[in-house]
Amino acid sequence: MRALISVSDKTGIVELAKEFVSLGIEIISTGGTYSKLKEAGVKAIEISELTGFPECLDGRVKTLHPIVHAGLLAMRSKPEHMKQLEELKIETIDIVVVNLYPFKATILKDGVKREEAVENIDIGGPTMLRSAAKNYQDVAVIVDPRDYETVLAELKSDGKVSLDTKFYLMQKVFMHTSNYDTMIADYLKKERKDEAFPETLTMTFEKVQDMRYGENPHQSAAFYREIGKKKGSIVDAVQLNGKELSFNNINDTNGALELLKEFTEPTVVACKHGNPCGVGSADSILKAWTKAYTADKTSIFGGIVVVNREVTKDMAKEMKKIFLEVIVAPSYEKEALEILQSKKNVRVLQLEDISIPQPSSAYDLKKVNGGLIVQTIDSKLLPENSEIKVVTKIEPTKEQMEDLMFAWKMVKFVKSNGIAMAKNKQSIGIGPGQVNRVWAASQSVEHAKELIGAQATNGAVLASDAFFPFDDCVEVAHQAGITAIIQPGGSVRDEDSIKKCDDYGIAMIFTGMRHFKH
Ligand code: 93A
Repeated sequence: MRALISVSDKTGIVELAKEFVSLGIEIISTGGTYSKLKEAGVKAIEISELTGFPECLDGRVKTLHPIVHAGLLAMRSKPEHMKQLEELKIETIDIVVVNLYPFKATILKDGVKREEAVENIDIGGPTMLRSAAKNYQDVAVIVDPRDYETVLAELKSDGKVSLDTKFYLMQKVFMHTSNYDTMIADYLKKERKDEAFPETLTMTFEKVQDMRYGENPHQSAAFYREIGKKKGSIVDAVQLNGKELSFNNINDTNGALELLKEFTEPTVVACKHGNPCGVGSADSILKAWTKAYTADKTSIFGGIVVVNREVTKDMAKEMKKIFLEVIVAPSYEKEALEILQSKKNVRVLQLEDISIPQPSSAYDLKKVNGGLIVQTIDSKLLPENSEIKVVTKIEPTKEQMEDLMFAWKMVKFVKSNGIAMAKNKQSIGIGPGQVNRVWAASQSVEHAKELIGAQATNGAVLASDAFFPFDDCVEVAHQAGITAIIQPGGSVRDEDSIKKCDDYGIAMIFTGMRHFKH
C-alpha cells in the first residue's frame, strides 16, 4: 500500500507516518512534509522523485501531475484502468492525507493583504482530495486529523479501511472543499465591497458547539459562528460562570445586545423572549441598573441583562438578589465577579467590544419553508440628513426630546406592532408584538400603571415603531398622561392624529423612518 501525505497543519503527522511505516505502507510526501518526516527519521519518497518533475513556481505546482492523479483515480475493479496504469508505469495510491493551505487563518489576520490571501488558496491539495474522494471505493482520504485514529485502528485490525469508513471520509472531503471554496468566494466578495445580493448566496459558518436542545426540548440544535465577521457579538463573548448557553439564551442575548449598541452613555438593557422589558440610561451604571430593574421587577425574573460599562461590586450585589439567566458586560470588578460567581447557575459573560455595531451591509437572514429571505440589517435610527419634524403646535422640551430619542431607540427593538413608553431615560411600559397598534399602546399603558403606578405615567413620552393608522393611539396616550410622541408618520390619517395631539396639548414628532421588527 502507498500513502501520499501532504499537510500544512503538521500536528500528529510524524506519529501517523511512523504507524504507516510499521504497517508496511510506503509514504510519498511533498517538500515541507517530507522534511518534517525526514527530520523525525521516518522513511518517505519525495513527490518529485515519484513524478520525475521538480516542485516548481514557489510550490504552486507540486502534486499536480498525472502520475499522482491517475494513481488516485484508477478504479481497481476495472481491468482496463489497471492495464493502462501498467502501460504508463503508474502505481496506485491507496491512502491520501491532506490538509489545506490555511486560508481561513490568513484572512482572519489583522490587515492581511489580498496577495497573501490569494497565495493561500490551495490548488493541488483540493485536487488530490477530490480525486481520492471520487475514487472512495479504493482510496481512503483523510482531511481531518481527528480521523487519523479511526483509520489507523482499522488498518491495524483488518489490514484495510472499511468501505463504510471510506464513504464517510469521502463525504467529509466534499463538505470540506466546498466550505473552503465558499470561504474564498465570501472573502473575494467582501474585497470587492460588492453589496448587491448575489445570484446564489453562499456564506460560511463554523460550528461553535452542539447544544442540548433548540427552542424547545424536543428540537435538536447547534451554534455556528460566521467566518470573518467583525467583533462585538454574542459569538465573541467569553463565559466566566454558569451553565452552557441555551438556544434561547443566545437568541435573546443577541436581541438585547443589538439594543444596547444604540446607547453610548451608561445603559442597562433587560430582555425577555427577545423583547426589552427594562431599559435605563444614567450617569452611572449602578443608577442605570436601578432604572432598568425598577421599570419592571416582574419580567426581569429569569431574564437577560446586558450592560455597556464595567459591572461594579455594588451593582453585582443588587443583581445577585434576583434570578437572572444571563449577564453580559465588557468587564467586571474583581469583587463583582466573585459575587456573581457565587451563584452557580447564572451565566456571566464578558464581551469586551460590546459597543461595536454591526456593519450596515451585514445580512439579516430569515428562513422560510423552502427558501430564505435576506435583507441588510436595520442599521439606522433616523434617516440621514433629515431634521426631525415637529408636526404639532407644541414643541417638545429638551428633556422630552431626550426621552423621545430614548424611547425611539427602544421601540426599534420591540417586536411589531410595538409601543414603548419612557420617562427620565427609563422604560416605563412596553407593548410588544400586538396584531393592532392600539392594543400595543393600551398594553404599554397598562404595564406602566401596574408596574410603577398610574401617576408616574404623567409627563412620560411614547414611541411607536410604525405610523398611527387612526387617532385612537393618541387617545390612549392622553388618558395615560403622555405629553410627547415619536412615530414615523406617513399615514393617510396623519392629520387626525396631529389634530388630536393639538387638542390635548401633546407634542408629536415624525421621524420618517419605520422600524418594523418581526
Ligand atoms: O500550491 S499548491 O496548490 N500546488 C500543489 O501542487 C500542491 N500539492 C499539495 N499546494 C499544494 N499542496 C498543498 O501543500 C497541500 O494541500 C498542503 O497543504 C501543502 C503541504 O506542503 P508542504 O508539504 O510543502 O508543507
